[in-house]
Amino acid sequence: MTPDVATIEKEKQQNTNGARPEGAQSGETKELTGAEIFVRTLEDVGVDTVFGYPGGAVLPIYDHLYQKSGFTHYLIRHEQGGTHAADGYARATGKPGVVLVTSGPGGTNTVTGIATANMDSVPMVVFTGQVPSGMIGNDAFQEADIIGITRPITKHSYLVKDVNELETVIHEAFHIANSGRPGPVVVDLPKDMVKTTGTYRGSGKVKIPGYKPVTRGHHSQIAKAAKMLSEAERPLIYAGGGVNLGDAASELTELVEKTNIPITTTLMGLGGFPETRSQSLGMLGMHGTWYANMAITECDVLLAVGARFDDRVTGRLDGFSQKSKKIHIDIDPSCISKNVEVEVPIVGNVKEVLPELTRMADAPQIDNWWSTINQWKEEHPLKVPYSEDEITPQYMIEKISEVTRGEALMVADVGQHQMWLAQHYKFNHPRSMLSSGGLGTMGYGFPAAMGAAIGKPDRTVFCVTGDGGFQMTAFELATAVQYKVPVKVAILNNGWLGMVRQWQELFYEERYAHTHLESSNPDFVKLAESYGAAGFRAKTPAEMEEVLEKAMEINDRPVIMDFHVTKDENCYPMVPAGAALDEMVEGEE
Ligand SMILES: Cc1ncc(C[n+]2csc(CCOP(=O)(O)OP(=O)(O)O)c2C)c(N)n1
Repeated sequence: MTPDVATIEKEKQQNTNGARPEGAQSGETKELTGAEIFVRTLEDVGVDTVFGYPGGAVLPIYDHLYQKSGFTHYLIRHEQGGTHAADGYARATGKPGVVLVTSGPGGTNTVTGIATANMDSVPMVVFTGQVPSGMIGNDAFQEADIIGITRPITKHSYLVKDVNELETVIHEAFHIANSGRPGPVVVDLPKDMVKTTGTYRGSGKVKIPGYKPVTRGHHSQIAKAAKMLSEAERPLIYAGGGVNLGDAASELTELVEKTNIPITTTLMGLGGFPETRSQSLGMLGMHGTWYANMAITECDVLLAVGARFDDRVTGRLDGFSQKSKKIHIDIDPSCISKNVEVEVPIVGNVKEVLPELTRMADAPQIDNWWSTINQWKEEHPLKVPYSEDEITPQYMIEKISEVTRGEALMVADVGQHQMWLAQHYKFNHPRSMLSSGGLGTMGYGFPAAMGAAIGKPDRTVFCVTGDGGFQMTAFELATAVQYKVPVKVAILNNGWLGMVRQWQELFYEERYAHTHLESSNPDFVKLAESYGAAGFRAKTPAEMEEVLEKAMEINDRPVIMDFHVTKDENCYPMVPAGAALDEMVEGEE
């Protein structure tokens, strides 16, 4: 029998409003089933949102959820969508994202989302069902070795072997996911572990010998760094995702305000420093600004904050910032001097290290450095082509930035649109640009935006995506409609897998192999409407402005905006793969 909408809504109400189950208080032991311990412990950890998909191995948990729980369960439409939604939720809120899926294909479908979170250090706990303990290794129905499969892409993983350990395992999983350098943790739950009865203690104490992330930063190293910055002639700060993840934007802003040192951010660091302030040079790297890439090439002291010297940032390593002495603050010691040798390593939490550095550093004498940078800014600005008949993608992003006054939470998919968003949106707040930076996962944008909107219902959430990437996870429209999530999706529809087309044009003599989408693209407006979402189309700048206005007024369901943009626009500046940052190409006039 198919449940009707009223039944589903009733279920949702029960899930949302469900009071804490009766039972043990802290310190009082109680015999509960594994499923009950699972739900109770998630509540103890403070989980309010779970993205999940049921199946045989986790049915005891789902059966328990039918009665009551203190968190809201969102039925996603594919486990990949669930992990991206949990990831968006985590990046937007700072709380770990939680996923619950069944064994076998349920688990394997989460792999892309787990790898995405792992590369970008996003806290996430993924609970996977597993066949009963006694059947593990028998090639049982829907058995997959999810621990083995995900080991290289998780921070840690657990196979629960005793229901009495379930509670401790869950507490540890959340602690590990969310402390030190954050990351995804998998907890594999054999079916017998959730069916049988065990002891619930309600204690929540976590003791993991050998796991003690350093947070303070060494005082004399910080002093050395402060001296180097104060005496520098051409200093530069290069801020990465650690600033957003470590909630250290205001600490970073104070350092910049006191020292007036220019600052550039990575894709992951966007929003870590307000881009409307004069010290901001925008993003650096493969599609960074001309002036940021020149500044990092020419600087004499480089302070890297929560960044990992990714190849998309450094370009050719032997041409990277050769004239500078380098300082690197990072919570993860394994990141330091991994790709680029640094003179002053500081292992610690950026939020704790930065105020100490700010106290000790004096403003350096850098008027000449600023005149050079300002001249670069004037001579090589980012270009925004405009035409009355066609929507240029850069202009589209500028308009979205204007309409939302730089206040929206923006989520990018992967491709040219992602780079244009990074270049042309004026980010003023941390945790406001979510993007799969490390893995570059197409299909990330829309479900991640949905998760972010669920976690931050008070913010306007925009997803900027391509006609290619949107189709990879468009089915999550059903989830967004069911739960009335008001995500605004701007599809930059150029009829191509644009970023790959650009590479084919520039580096493969215009041999456009398998990158043309236009003839097979669906009617995105009808697609949206068929799911119950709002759908609009625009082909000119004037129509685009109208559509944006209408979209801003819709707050009870997702909105899909199909923006037909210039088909063959390329994204510049561009540092060709294998080139150094100062070998960037500025593009055709
Ligand atoms: C899952 C996945 N498959 C393939 C790629 C390689 N890739 C990177 S960008 C891109 C094209 C994206 O096209 P579209 O979503 O239309 O965005 P556009 O570049 O046109 O803005 C592709 C195929 C990827 N990043 N992720």
